[in-house]
Amino acid sequence: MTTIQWFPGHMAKALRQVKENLKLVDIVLELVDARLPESSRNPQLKELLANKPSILVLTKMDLADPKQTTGWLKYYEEMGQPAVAVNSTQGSLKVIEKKIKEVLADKLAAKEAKGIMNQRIRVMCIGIPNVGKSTLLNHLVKKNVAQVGNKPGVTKSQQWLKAGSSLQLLDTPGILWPKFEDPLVGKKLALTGAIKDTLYNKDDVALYALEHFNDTNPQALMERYKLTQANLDDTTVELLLELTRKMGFKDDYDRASERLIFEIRRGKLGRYTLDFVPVSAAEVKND
Ligand SMILES: Nc1nc2c(ncn2[C@@H]2O[C@H](COP(=O)(O)OP(=O)(O)O)[C@@H](O)[C@H]2O)c(=O)[nH]1
Ligand SMILES: [Mg+2]
Repeated sequence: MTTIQWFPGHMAKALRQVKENLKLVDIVLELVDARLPESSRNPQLKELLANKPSILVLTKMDLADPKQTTGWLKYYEEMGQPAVAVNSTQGSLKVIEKKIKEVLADKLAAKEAKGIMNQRIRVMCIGIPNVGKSTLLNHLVKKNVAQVGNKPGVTKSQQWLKAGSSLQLLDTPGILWPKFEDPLVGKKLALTGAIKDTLYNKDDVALYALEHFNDTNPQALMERYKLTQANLDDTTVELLLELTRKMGFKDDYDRASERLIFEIRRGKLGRYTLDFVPVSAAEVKND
């Protein structure tokens, strides 16, 4: 797969916007996909967030391997990065509010000591396309949708939404594009639907997916597509060809690739995590 070049002007503008909005908030929710917490991060955000409290929100936890998610949360906490995992489509998102208060505890206590009570905490969501920003925003705001007015110094177009008893959300989430030179990261993003289908070769992504599931959950592959252990032991290209035949697509492996990708996105092969938790911090440094 060729390296995907995002339109540089686009990227720069998005970064500028995020930088401006950062001045308006107390804390940032950096949304990443629980199935690929590192690959769905924009590396430039790290610099921007250097002096701003932030929480890494692993979205779509219902699609990810629970063991891996637990491992990732532990890993981030160890690295000093507060993190939570959520399914934004259902359940309570109180875990986020709780974490926000935990991270800002000192700041809130200091204000309270000055007699400032019932403080509203200003929050913004940031993340790559399709990571679940709108879903999370809507869920946090629920029926509470309310414009709480422009703050001094806030651009007229900025609106704040009331969420829960104490949060104020910036209504426009920051959109950043994934930035990657590593083709493997591109394949992971493609497999989960984070980047446009026109930006990659389906068979490249399908071959990667087959390798991943062959390593992590061969049973799911065999059961769903009536494959044998011998098929799995063959080369990945042969495996894709056999899968194509099993799907009834004769030699149209492009069509089979598309079907496989679609089914994996829909969770038909079960829950999965594509980024593995590093064994130790040392391993990350050597990466
Ligand atoms: N299963 C699952 N799907 C989610 C979750 N959050 C978002 N989605 C789905 O992901 C897709 C993209 O979500 P959206 O909020 O539009 O992403 P945005 O581009 O970041 O605003 C939609 O189909 C959502 O229903 C989640 O936690 N679990
Ligand atoms: Mg959106």
